Amino acid sequence: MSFETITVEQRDAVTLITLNRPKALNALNSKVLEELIEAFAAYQADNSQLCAVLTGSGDKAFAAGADIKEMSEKAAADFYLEDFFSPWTSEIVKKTRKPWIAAVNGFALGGGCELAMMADFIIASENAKFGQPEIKLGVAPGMGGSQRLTKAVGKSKAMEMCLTGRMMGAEEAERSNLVARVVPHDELLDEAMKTAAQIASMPPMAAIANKEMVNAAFESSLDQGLIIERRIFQILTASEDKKEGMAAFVEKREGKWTGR
Ligand code: CO8
Repeated sequence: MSFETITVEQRDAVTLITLNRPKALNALNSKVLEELIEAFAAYQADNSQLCAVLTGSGDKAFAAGADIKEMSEKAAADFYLEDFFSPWTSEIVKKTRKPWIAAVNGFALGGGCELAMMADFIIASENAKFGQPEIKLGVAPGMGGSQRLTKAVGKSKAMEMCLTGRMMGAEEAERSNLVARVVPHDELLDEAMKTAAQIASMPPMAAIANKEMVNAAFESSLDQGLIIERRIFQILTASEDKKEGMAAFVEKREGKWTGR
């Protein structure tokens, strides 16, 4: 596969996807969306790939938002008729059942912050800056920011960020539960790839199941979430990897996974 706006490489069982418009601070235009959908679909379909990392090229930005220059040309009818922003959720978030990490290396603003929050979790460099500055453009978040940011950091902070457009640094983002971990800037990719490799070494079906369960906590009541957890747990107990995982523990050896 060859792409114009992203790069994709496989390192053992980990797919590394890099947003590659550094001159535009990796702003997200229609081509980026089209190519990300293709890259995530390929990752999901490839049984040799068990975790993915999404990052930004250059030293400055993960993504500085949806492409303002592209959007400024569009009329309201275009946004509505194209159901603008909808495929980010329907094609990338919903269809990628395998785990993926956002490695945020700089600005993650507007759609960039929203894209990072679509990941299963975020690892940030010390230089990362998160924000929803859409209000300054006369608009508002459109790719999930008002919902995912609020669920991650709570109403007060999300409201303050959306209403003022201010940026949150990496340390505050970690303290506020927006990111799982902050690492030194020049170690970000190594750390993210190492974490992804660790996830890729787990029983693959159990990884998908764990992701599904944790996501259920955001999308259902506690009672419904507990039922989903129990049912998925029960299904996993019938897997070959459960048998192997438990046997390996008892026999004091590493498990060998079939993914079934
Ligand atoms: N879209 C398009 N181009 C961008 C974007 C963007 N979001 N962000 C930066 N760029 C471009 C700049 O235009 C500039 O290009 P050029 O060299 O051709 O002039 C290049 O990237 C470098 O940027 P700066 O010179 O501005 O770099 P600075 O270091 O001075 O500033 C900032 C960095 C603070 C990140 C600054 O670029 C900035 O504020 N960017 C915009 C951030 C933003 O507002 N993001 C939210 C976008 S909106 C969105 O994501 C949701 C949808 C909202 C709908 C809006 C309808 C109109």
